[in-house]
Amino acid sequence: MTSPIEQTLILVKPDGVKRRLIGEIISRIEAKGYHLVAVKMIEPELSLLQAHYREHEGKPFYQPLLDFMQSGPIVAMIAEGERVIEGFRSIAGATDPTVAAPGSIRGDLARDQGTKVVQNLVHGSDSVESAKREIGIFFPELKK
Ligand code: IDP
Ligand code: MG
Repeated sequence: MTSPIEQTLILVKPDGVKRRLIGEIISRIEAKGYHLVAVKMIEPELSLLQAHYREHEGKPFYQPLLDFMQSGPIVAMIAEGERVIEGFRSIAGATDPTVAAPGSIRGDLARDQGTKVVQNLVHGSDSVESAKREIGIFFPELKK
């Protein structure tokens, strides 16, 4: 079976930056064997985050999520490799860090902080379509 080379959007969320975990997270992505093809630290505009998280509009954690994502700088990255979308979500672990598998980024390094939005260190695109959309939102300068 041959797998196509994919790209995925990865974010180190503000909790990861504040906790000095950028290096640890990048190390795990690289150790797994994926290539980073773009990396930048940004403080995203509200409109960018609204576009990125539009699928969650109306959910109880939507506004807390936007506030949290604007609470400090984030690191946006594009990682590349065969099945990287699925592979990064596997090394990131489940959304809820309390039960994310030990060995995963969220399972090893995050926990419930009692906040309205789950603070879980990283974002990773969940499909080829979302990856394309999200890379376009965070890296408009790379549009071909
Ligand atoms: P994912 O990041 O694992 O793909 P999504 O369901 O896409 O999870 O949710 C986006 C983000 O919103 C999560 O990473 C987390 O920070 C937050 N979130 C998701 N579900 C909940 C919830 O039920 N309560 C509080 N925060 C949530
Ligand atoms: Mg998601």
